[in-house]
Amino acid sequence: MLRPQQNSKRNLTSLNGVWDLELLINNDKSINKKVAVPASFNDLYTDDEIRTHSGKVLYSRKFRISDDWKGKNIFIYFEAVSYHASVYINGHHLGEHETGYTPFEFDLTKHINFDSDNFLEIIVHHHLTADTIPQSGFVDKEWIFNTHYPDVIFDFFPYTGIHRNVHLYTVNDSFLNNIKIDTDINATDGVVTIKGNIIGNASKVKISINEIQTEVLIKDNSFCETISIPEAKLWNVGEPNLYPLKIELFDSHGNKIDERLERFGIRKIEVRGNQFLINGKPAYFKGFGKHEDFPIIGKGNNDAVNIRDFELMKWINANSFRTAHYPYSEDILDLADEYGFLVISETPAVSLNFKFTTDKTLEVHKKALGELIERDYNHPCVVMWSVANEPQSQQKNAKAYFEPLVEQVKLMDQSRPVTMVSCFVPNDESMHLFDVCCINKYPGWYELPGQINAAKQRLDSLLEEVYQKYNLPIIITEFGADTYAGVHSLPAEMWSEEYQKDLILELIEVMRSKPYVIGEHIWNFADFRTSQNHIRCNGNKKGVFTRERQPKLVAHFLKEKWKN
Ligand code: BDP
Repeated sequence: MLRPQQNSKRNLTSLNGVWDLELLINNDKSINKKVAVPASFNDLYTDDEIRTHSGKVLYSRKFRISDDWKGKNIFIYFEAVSYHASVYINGHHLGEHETGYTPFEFDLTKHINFDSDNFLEIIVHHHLTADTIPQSGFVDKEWIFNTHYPDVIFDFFPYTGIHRNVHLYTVNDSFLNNIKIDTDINATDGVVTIKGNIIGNASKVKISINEIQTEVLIKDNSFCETISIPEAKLWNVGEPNLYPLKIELFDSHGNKIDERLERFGIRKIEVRGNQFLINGKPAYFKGFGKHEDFPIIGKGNNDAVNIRDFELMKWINANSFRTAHYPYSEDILDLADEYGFLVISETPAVSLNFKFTTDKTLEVHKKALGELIERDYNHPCVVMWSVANEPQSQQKNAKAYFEPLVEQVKLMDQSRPVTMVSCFVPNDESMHLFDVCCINKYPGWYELPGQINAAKQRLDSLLEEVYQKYNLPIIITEFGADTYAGVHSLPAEMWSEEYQKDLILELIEVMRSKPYVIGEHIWNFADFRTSQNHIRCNGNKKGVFTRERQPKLVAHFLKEKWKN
């Protein structure tokens, strides 16, 4: 499956816009609303029972198709629907998709009307259980986060809806189905290997990278070609050199039947000893754990918000972020490629609890991981896969659970390291499986509240212990303090802008004193909406920026600290 695009052999149209929404509250009260796509529906209305609704909802709309599309195969492509989607066209059930952050598509060709309306319906269900990724819907008495409204076991609002673009597109009977681009470096040459497969019948592809052109015969519906680019301009942080790639597909009569325009960056990643090397040079991660979250639209993809976020990350001199706690939109990865940011790309497996996981949980997790790698493989910005955030990895069965997932990553992608983000080190049972140790710790906040000096000592000894135990390079993927913008205090006290600034800057000093620490990611880039509970005031306030994307005090100091 390839992300839809308009080109000389494909048509593309958007189904974004205003749709109809129907909700069934308590199985009897039906509510009908207008709804925006893409967006979460939760914050569009004024009613709590709609905002916190977690049953099924029905999205629907009509659309017409141009006669120009007659004779083509017509597909519908959803970039993401959260959590479960069941799709119908003109009353025919097309299929289903589970997990909320990766794309899926269906062939509509047989069911489409040309001279009348087409009626599209999606039943969207956000019901999380022990078997879903992420999990929710159970109570572990030993766990502190048991009292959320709506009730979830993770710290962000369970937004629901058609969160990303919906496209209709056409292809001919034979078409390019998948393309994988691998890059390597040989002295000053860039070495690019392009693999692909096709559906239908075709005889050759023509591959063009700027003025370099080559033709490759198709065998067993697939092709593979390696091309050297002399004096290659490499892709790296802040040096987002991208090459255009054109692949044209021809039938046995020499007619062009499909085309694909891609771009790629030449770069090589290695984890060697304590170091994370990009193109042979050590990289240090400065940046954030983020969220897809914004007022009114919730988790809906929005180009303007995405660009503002990248401009802020550039302004503050960050070089990287983690897609906490799920795969982000394809538009965000395109921007990261173009701005030259390093991305740690994460599956939606947040807060796994192995007391409740089942075979089905692992199966859904594997599928979500596979879909993520498949989707993001060709993005140079993605430098590492994260299989999970803060699982209960102090539990004995964590290792057995993660083994097949790490194996799956290694099978699908030999070019990138794999990590898991743990809050249980040094008691983590599974960290030995991974290439990089990612740690979330909150000294000075959840532990040792208000005590910055003691927090520094705690972090120092923890880092030493963790490094001794796992012997892996370490990224601190979360640390920070909730901070209500506008609250000030001298001496610095929790929740004030001064406390956030002092704590973050002091903890960074500790991290930088350890040669094996290869990154500092603050939690969070911006404030974000959570479920309601007694430790959150209008959501999580650990943002360096407010939810509206304005800087708190610490931002100005980080900008200085992250220069160079
Ligand atoms: C970590 C989680 C993150 C939370 C954060 C916090 O990974 O999702 O938002 O703590 O408590 O445990 O702010």
